[in-house]
Amino acid sequence: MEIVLYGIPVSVFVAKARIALDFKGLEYDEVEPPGGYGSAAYRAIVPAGSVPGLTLDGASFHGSNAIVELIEELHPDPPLLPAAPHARALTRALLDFHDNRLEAAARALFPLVKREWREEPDAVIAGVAAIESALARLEDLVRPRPFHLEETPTIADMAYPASIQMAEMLAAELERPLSPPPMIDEWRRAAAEIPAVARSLGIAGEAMELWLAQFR
Ligand SMILES: N[C@@H](CCC(=O)N[C@@H](CS)C(=O)NCC(=O)O)C(=O)O
Repeated sequence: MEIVLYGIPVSVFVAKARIALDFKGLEYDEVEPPGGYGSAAYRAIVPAGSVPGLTLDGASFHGSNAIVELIEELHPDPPLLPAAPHARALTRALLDFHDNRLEAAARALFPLVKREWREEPDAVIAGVAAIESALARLEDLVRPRPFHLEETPTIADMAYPASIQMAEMLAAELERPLSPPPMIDEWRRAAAEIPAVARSLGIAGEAMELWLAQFR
């Protein structure tokens, strides 16, 4: 089966899909969307126009969680989701929190970095506080041992390190360094040791550094 991942290096949603592919040891090509995401050329391949996109022998899919579940169903070993229904639901809920709370709070800093943010100290404080609040709530959701449910990591454990790294880099750029709660910090460090996670952390971190540098 020919697998193509469409993505941009800075995206943590793309990192989630890439981590799933790498964790499974699958061979695939990763390419940037032709003309950028949202372009007509890319929408001709992935109609949603968002990244990550995935094609399997030409059939296209979008949405990082749908892509992860598709990869999981086609290639169950090693698993990305726990076996028991309750644990699967908790994993999906943690992914939802990642996408809609933590990533969303971190993403809100992107437009600020592009502006004269030193002239908007209240916006900077509020933006970083929103991330801190998401991380504080996360502390009540996760009980790492060392991963959130079991000794075996799930895709939820593996998705967070890139978003926490992105949040830290954005906050540091705005001169409001973040300190994730110690338990969250330990958790993401354990996940960061997984080779598939480490690879995407490198890709996303380097891309974020280049992105930030253009506004300095
Ligand atoms: N829920 C989507 C979100 C992906 C997303 O927001 N991707 C951004 C880049 S990080 C994007 O493609 N934005 C352009 C667009 O949606 O048209 C997922 O999980 O894949």
